[in-house]
Amino acid sequence: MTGAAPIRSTCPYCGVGCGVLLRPDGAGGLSVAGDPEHPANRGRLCSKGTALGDTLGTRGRLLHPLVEGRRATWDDALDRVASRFSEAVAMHGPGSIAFYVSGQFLTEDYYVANKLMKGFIGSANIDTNSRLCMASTVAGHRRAFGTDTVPGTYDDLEEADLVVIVGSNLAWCHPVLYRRLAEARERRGTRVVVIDPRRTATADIADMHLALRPGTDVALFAGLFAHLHEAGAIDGTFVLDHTEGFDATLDAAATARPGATGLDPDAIEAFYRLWTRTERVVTLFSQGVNQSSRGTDKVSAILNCHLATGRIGRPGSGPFSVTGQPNAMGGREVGGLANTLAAHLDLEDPTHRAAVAGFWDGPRLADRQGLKAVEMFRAAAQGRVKALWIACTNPAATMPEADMVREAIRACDFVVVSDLFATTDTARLADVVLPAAGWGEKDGTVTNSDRTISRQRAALGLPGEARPDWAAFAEVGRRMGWPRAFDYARPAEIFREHAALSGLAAGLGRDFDISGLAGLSDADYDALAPIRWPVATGRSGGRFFGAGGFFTPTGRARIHPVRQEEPAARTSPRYPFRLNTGRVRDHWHTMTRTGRSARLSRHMAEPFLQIHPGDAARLGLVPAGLARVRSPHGEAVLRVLVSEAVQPGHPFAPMHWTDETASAGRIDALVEAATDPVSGQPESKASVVAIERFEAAWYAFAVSSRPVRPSADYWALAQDEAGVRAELAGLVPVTDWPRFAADLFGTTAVPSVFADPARGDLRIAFARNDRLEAALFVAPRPVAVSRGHVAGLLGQEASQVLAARPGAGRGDPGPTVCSCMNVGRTAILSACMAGAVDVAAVGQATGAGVTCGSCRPEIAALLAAVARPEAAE
Ligand SMILES: Nc1nc2c(c(=O)[nH]1)N[C@H]1C(S)=C(S)[C@@H](COP(=O)(O)OP(=O)(O)OC[C@H]3O[C@@H](n4cnc5c(=O)[nH]c(N)nc54)[C@H](O)[C@@H]3O)O[C@H]1N2
Ligand SMILES: Nc1nc2c(c(=O)[nH]1)N[C@H]1C(S)=C(S)[C@@H](COP(=O)(O)OP(=O)(O)OC[C@H]3O[C@@H](n4cnc5c(=O)[nH]c(N)nc54)[C@H](O)[C@@H]3O)O[C@H]1N2
Ligand code: SF4
Ligand SMILES: [Mo]
Repeated sequence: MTGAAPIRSTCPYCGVGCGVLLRPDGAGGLSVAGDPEHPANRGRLCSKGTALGDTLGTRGRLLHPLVEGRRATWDDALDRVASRFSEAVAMHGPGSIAFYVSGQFLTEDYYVANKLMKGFIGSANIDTNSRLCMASTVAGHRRAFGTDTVPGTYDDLEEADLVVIVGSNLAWCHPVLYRRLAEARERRGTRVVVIDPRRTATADIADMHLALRPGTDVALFAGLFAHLHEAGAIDGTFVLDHTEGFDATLDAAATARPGATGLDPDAIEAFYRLWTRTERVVTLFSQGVNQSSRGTDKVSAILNCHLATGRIGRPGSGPFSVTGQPNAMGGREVGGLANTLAAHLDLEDPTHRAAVAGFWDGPRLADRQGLKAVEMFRAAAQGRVKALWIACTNPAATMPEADMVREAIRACDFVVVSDLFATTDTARLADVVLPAAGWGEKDGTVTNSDRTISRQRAALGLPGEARPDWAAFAEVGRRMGWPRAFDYARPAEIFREHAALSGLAAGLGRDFDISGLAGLSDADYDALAPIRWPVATGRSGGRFFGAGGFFTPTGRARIHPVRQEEPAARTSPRYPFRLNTGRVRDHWHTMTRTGRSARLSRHMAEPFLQIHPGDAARLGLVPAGLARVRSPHGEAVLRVLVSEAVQPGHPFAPMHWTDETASAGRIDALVEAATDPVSGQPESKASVVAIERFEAAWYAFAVSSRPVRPSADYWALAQDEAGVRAELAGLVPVTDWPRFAADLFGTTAVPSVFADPARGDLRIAFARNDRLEAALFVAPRPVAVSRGHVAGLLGQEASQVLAARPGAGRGDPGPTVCSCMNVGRTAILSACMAGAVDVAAVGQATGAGVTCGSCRPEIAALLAAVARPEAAE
């Protein structure tokens, strides 16, 4: 670590947008600490932010362009891209090409890609992974407010008396915000209600957990609307002065059946009473709301209750959509969706179009909506999209009906992928792969969930020939014939243009206005401190709508009638289960970055199916066994995690595994591409599936200091400090295990083999100079060795591995709970049993939970389990 002042930047993961302090180590790495001055986190970081340093380096990175799998110069690659796109436009029209981009773009990347497609190519065929993420909120906001405006700020969570968390696992997905809420609750006794069919770590601080039937949020909130009216809690003045649609909505609400939620009527009543009598209430929501075939209506159902009570835009009250990706908000600001225009302007509005066309001065501005994500890949599959550029996202793994998407990418005439790695499920299918600069190397701005714009700054040089995404899009724009419009030399120039355009939009009555930043010099931009929009003369950073002022033509908010509908896919005797999907604490999406960190890979090392004990028993699934899950669209094989946290019939599986990390872990292969009719957002959380035992003849666990080449019916890989770990299983017995092991590890060394015929167990080790290089443990049942212990033996004396009982005398630390300090479940349980009474005491005894705090909910759960010993397993 050098003594120089740290570089201030922003975490590249979730939408909390924590500030970080970076110190280059001089060897291509960085140390990362929380920025005490950033308003989002005030110095805190979660496990993922803390481990950012582990994910850097050139290992596995794509360092030069690839054309048809071969190294190419940027010049050749970009010529190829520009000419193939231009040819497609000339022959088939602008609608024949498309961009699929990402909420992990910086605002500057996004602005340039959007300008190129909508303002110059003249099509709105640019959509983004935000379609899978925030589209329903965008649609709900625009329906109610006239613009996509987040009314409140993070401070509201600390100033509220009641926080209702709907379809959000805040503890794992927005951990720093969760901690701010948990701390406020300790200080001032905030009441917390969690509404989620699944019991998650978030529910640990809840006064009430409402485990509703999936997809029934509309019934619950429409019922609340009716209850607010009956209880006399409507703010008549606010409704009269600032809204429309109240009566029709009340009529619709009168027919609501909150019983559809399957919740105990007393619990519903208690929730309604609490909401009704608490003035300062924040309703925070995320993917349990958005990723639904009725996502926009779910959003409306929530907004309606806030609008009817005037509980919006005031300290401690309002609806609050937490954004997933670091720049989901920036993408919405530049208008990066196929149905939006720049600066929160409307694609359908001729005045707006004329203003943007004049500002950009391009040849043709898109005049109608483009293809939304699901439609875009369908069009590619059908040959209607001839050329496609995918940047900063991995749709072959994360789009619903992922097998279809993979085929669509294969079928498309010309596909460009910009990524850090050429090995992703998507990049492997591309004609041209462009090496992108990643976090820590690139420079620009992002906007977090509460409208705070922060700088991401470069702290490392560009590796190899990697370039920032904005530069690649600008260069293609120049080569397609618009040298002046895309003549950017640095992000500051793009940002100024974006800020100036927002001023124009504000003049047309829009919310998004950062015209106050349009005159930043390059130096001002470099030094820009976090700032919440709007930033303009006479307008700055606070809340919206406390005194009305909506952006609809009448200035009134639209309270919108909604009715409960079932999820799109119907269960049947063939597909009797409804599959919920989502995230785990320590991984980010397709793990291209978090998967490189050993400590982040320890918490959950395999794709899994969380299933209720009753369902498991009926299907004959055993804990730590394997399950085959099928849907009408695809198949997966997952480790069984039996748990009462999920309801019977409603198992859960994480979205993180890909063909890079598992044999059949791509969960989106199972997910049906049913979309919300208003937002086009897919229903990622309610597909129908069948589940059966995966009849493994054998199970195995392997560690290796070098990459492995798994070929088995089931496998999953995870990074470890000293190499890789692999879980394996097969349907047919293996006759020659030493041969199998040699193939797996790619070695010709002589193995040491130890068999225990009585138990049917086998251990095979490969060593060099008596230092362990690789080891394989085989058993006819799930292998019971301490993974951490065995992995720790890599590079150690080989003889130990063949000891009678692996790890004997060392103690099994159990699954990692605290990744920062590497503390396992066993150590935490012993601390609890030795008398630690609370999370702080466990921290003192073991070191767990004292750094980032992401694992505090799990420690609390273990404490509770020790208090109720029957729940400890
Ligand atoms: N660790 C980690 N954090 C992340 C990410 C990550 O990959 N890893 N990704 C980021 C991104 S892009 C996003 S979008 C956010 C997502 O953040 P979240 O939305 O909090 O995460 P999910 O796990 O997708 O889903 C949230 C919850 O919705 C519940 N749910 C499912 N169906 C329903 C329903 O019908 N009604 C209700 N009320 N709830 C339901 C699920 O059980 C789940 O617990 O996380 C961000 N943060
Ligand atoms: N079943 C199911 N599916 C889901 C969801 C779910 O809850 N359930 N959630 C959905 C949601 S909310 C989201 S946001 C999506 C996320 O899905 P994706 O966006 O597809 O997932 P990521 O792994 O984040 O993909 C980002 C890619 O960009 C690369 N990358 C990183 N930094 C850069 C950069 O600076 N430039 C470029 N060019 N590339 C870069 C990474 O290596 C990686 O390959 O998944 C969606 N899919
Ligand atoms: S909460 Fe964690 S992942 Fe999200 S921005 Fe902060 S440090 Fe990054
Ligand atoms: Mo997301």
